[in-house]
Amino acid sequence: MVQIRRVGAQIGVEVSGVDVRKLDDAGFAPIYQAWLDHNVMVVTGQELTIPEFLRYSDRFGFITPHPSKSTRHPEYPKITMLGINKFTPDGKLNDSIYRRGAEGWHTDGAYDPVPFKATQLYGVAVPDTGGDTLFASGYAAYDALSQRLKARLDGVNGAFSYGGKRKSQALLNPEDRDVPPAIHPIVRVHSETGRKSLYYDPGKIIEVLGAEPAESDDLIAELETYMVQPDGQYRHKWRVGDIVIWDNRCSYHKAAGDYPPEQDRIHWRVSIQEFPQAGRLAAE
Ligand SMILES: O=C(O)CCC(=O)C(=O)O
Ligand SMILES: [Fe+2]
Repeated sequence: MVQIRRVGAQIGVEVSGVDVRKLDDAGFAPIYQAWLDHNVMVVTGQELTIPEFLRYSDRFGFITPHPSKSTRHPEYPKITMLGINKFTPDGKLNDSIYRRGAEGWHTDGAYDPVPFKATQLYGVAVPDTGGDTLFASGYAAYDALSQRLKARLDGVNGAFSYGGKRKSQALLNPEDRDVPPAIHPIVRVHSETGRKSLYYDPGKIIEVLGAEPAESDDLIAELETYMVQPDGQYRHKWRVGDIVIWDNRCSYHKAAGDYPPEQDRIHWRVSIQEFPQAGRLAAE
């Protein structure tokens, strides 16, 4: 029996009692709707091969290879491997692998002209302690903005780049660095739910367009304080076989990055677009 239960006040839903390999369209419809309603969805207890994970992920949109070529699976470029090659050949911990996604709250792909619709992870190996993923709702962040900020941001765009102001591009090949920033409305109207969210990423935004540099910097700093609202959070503690998908149009996330480095924490990961050919790397 499929069970769908909410696991957080405004964000987070868990689906159990289902084998995603066997879902037909009628079985998938309530699961997709639960994801739209709750932003982050956990499906527990799956035993998948990579092709099975890709087939299930295809139901949510168009899978696009991630721009970080060095972390793609050698045979399945649509799969990004998280937590593989964590140690350099001389035994040093490679922080850009170990702490990937742990630098701070972010959305995925804000550097693309059309940001990812969703990111989906499958838990392959889970450490004994730590290694959670944290989520926060962009709807809750928007709702919490003051009337002044809502009015100021109405119709305003932001410029976003992969490395942001810090230009951290360690996981990119040289040819993929320094592409022009992508421009997105900061108040984003969700294409399926119609709800407004704060589309924001402190590590990727470089400028609020149309604002003087000082005001732009002030707005960037101020918006960061709204990202995580008390009842707009969900923290996922991983079990092997969990699938977690987040709606990247209306949420933020980060990896806790706190697990014992000598233990394995491995995920298969896909980036999912809303339309075919949407990402800047879609031509590959
Ligand atoms: O490893 C995690 O928990 C999440 C990493 C991340 O930010 C991502 O996969 O986009
Ligand atoms: Fe991420």
